[in-house]
Amino acid sequence: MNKRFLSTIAFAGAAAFALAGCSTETGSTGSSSSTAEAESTGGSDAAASDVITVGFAQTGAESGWRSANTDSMKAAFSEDNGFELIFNAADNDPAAQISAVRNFINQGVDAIVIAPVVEDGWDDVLQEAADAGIPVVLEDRTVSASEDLYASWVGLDFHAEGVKAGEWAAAEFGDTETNMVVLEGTTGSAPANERAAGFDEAIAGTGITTIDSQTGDFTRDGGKSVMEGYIANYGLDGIDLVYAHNDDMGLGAIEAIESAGGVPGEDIKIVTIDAVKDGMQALVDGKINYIVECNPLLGEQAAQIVKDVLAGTAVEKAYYVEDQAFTQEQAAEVIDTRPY
Ligand code: GZL
Repeated sequence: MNKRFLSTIAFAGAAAFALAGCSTETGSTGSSSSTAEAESTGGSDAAASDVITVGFAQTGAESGWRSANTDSMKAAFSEDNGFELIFNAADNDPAAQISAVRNFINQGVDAIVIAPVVEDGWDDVLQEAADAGIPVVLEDRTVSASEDLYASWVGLDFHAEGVKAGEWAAAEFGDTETNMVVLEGTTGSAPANERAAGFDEAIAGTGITTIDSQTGDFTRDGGKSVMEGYIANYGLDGIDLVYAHNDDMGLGAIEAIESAGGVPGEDIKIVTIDAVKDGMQALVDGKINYIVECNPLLGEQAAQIVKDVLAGTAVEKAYYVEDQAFTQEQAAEVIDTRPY
């Protein structure tokens, strides 16, 4: 497994060399402190010189988006594509995720891919990977650590997603006095931070007031319980708009509103981000009013970046995947043909 190509991109000045031979092992990783799912797939008895062993540290399985992203990554980092994938999902636990990355380093994988739960706390373990000559590629979320510590990133423009959602809200409510509650994503995560900032920029100067903003951790249950608290505090009549940082929390808010006797999408408007199947169905059903897409299908690009980095081919530091947005009418036109 110990094939070492030191990319001239991420580890300048290092010699690039291949250690002959590597046996493909199917093992699993997982830190003792984590109940994280860990599994390994990949070639056994394959021509070792051709197999790239990749450790993938996924956030967890917190949302429909995450499931679609994991499916995309596993499909791309497949044995047929020349990979042995060692997969770890960290249950949305930043410490468990860092521990999983340390396990990958100790296993001597050829490359590491990370979808970082939160932005901060990555400097040390990324330096350890660099010192071990193991390139790191980020997919989906970003980190606050120096970009010298990872080879590349592929994902979405979370700030632009927040702006799109906010522009819809500004057009919908304008100068009308509007009480908004926010269901934030995972505290400290790049999408939560940037979707909030983009939305707030877009509604500046409108009649929209944020009366409360709490994290639902990107989960449906989290969105439901926070929304139940909002309804208890402000009453259905005291809330005009819900901005949920992802569909799953918006779907939880729908459950809470209906349980309280309200009509989501009418009494209380809802705008969310992701555009996964369940969210798009709620949009078609009129329970969500607008959704900004966040494309989870990042696997193919991430796999190509890993191959390029290991081959010493120049790569960009950032690759942005395009997003779109949907009204109820637009969702009805596309829902049956979308891949996730
Ligand atoms: C965004 C991704 C977010 C999704 C959530 O790229 O990191 O995490 O919006 C997911 O659904 O949990």
